[in-house]
Amino acid sequence: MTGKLVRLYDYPASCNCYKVRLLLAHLGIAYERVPTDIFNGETLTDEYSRINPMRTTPVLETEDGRHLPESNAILLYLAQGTSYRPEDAFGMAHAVRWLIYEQTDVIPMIGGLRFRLLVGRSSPSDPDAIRRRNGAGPVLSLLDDHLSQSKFFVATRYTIADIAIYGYTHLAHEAGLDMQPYANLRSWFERVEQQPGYVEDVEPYGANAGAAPGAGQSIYD
Ligand SMILES: N[C@@H](CCC(=O)N[C@@H](CS)C(=O)NCC(=O)O)C(=O)O
Repeated sequence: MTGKLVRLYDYPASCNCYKVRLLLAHLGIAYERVPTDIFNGETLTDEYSRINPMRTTPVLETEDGRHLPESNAILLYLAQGTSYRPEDAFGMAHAVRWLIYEQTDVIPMIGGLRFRLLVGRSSPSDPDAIRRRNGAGPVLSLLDDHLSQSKFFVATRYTIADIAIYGYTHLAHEAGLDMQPYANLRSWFERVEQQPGYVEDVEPYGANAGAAPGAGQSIYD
């Protein structure tokens, strides 16, 4: 033991960062938050590129100073040896399946739409917003159908698969998506929110004026 805390390079409005904060809270792990203003050039420095050449948040810094980017890789790492990670190979493979689906489908269609609309980078009638909204329906339906058979995403237990999917879906309404048809998802939100240590500390993008188009410096500009 080094006596040092793990550190999280973290942007408070990012649900990718929130997913990690949520697992840290469930696990009761004390950590140091390193606020990283992604819209004010703080990920564009040489120093940040040494931490994460992809220039994204979150990044976890372990007690011994190693860096791990990618929210779902961080979930896998932190959940090792805990009930949040399935112990059997088949359950684990299914958890990874959902971690991949979250990145390839949930984030572009729901997270990407929410971000662009909330910060004014897109309006609801833009072709890109329409494409994402049209894509979000099948994603929400697939998730809702899965939850008609199962209380949680993998087996019968709350795991990192749930944490990853919850990150952006619980705020899908902020992307203008009507969640009324998705009763299974809405019940699952409640089950997630009952888990020990649950927190919801996603800050509004509005707290960061640099998120607006042309107002700051980020990988989106
Ligand atoms: N696949 C990555 C995506 C991370 C990502 O896109 N993070 C955004 C915030 S949600 C970011 O830090 N962007 C950096 C920038 O805009 O400069 C993960 O899951 O960690």
